[in-house]
Amino acid sequence: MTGLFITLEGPEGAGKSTNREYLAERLREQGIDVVLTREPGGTPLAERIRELLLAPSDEVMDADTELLLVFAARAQHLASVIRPALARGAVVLCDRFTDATYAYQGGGRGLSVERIAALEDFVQGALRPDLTLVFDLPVEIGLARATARGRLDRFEQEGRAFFEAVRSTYLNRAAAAPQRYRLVEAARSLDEVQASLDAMMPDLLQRLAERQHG
Ligand code: Z5A
Repeated sequence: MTGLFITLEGPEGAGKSTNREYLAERLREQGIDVVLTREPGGTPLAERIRELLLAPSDEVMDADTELLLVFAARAQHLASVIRPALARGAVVLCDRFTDATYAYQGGGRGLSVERIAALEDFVQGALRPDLTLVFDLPVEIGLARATARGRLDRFEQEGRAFFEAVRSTYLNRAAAAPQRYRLVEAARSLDEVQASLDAMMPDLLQRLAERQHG
C-alpha cells in the first residue's frame, strides 16, 4: 500500500463534505491522484446499504443489524475502491469510516467497543486510516446546520443525548491517539476552517512522500 488513507469524521453538519472537496482540490493542485469517497457507501452496492441505513422507517432497526449493515457496506467499499486506490498510490479521502461506527453504534447506540473492534479486525485486517481529521463543533450548531438543509435522515432524528455521546466518543478517541487524529474546530467560519486545513497540507504531503519512497 503506497497511498495515504485520510478519513474525515465528526457529527452532523460539521462540514466534512464541504471540506472534503476543498482538501481534494488542494491535493490535486499538487498533481496528486485523489480518490474522494464516503461511508456508508462509495460503491453501487454499498450505496444501496446506505439507503437502508438512512431511510426513516416504522420498523425499528435493531442496533446489531445496523452495525452489521455498516460493516457489510465497508467490506464492499474496501474491496472495490479503497484497497485498489491505496495499492496504486492514491490519496483516499473518505467522508466517515470506522471511527463513525465507534461514535454512532458505540457511543450513540451503546454497543460494546469489543464487538465493534472484533468486526473491525475481521473486515479490515490491519488496515487503519493514516490520518483522521475530526471536525468538532457543539451539537446544537451541527444540528441547526443539518436542520436548515431540510428533511432529517434516520440518524438525525435522534435526541440530543445521542449526539452528545457521538461527539464525546470522537473527542476521546482523538485524545487517546494524537499521532493519528487532528482536531478541526468546525464552528468557525468556513474561511477559518479552510485556513487550518491549508496549514496541515505540508504534513499531508510529507506523509505521502514517506509512504511512496519508503
Ligand atoms: N454512520 C454510522 O452510524 N456508522 C458508520 O459507521 C458510518 C456512518 C460510516 C450518514 O453520514 C450517517 O451514517 C451519519 C452517521 C451514520 N449520520 N447522520 N446523520 P453522512 O456523513 O452522510 O451524514 P452527515 O454527517 O449527517 O452529513 P452532513 O450533515 O452533510 O454533515 P457534513 O458533511 O459534516 O457537513 P456539510 O454537508 O459539509 O455541511 C452541512 C451544512 O453546513 C452545509 O449547508 C454547509 O454549507 C454548512 N457549513 C459547512 N461548514 C460551515 C461553516 N464553517 N460555517 C457555516 N456553515 C457551514
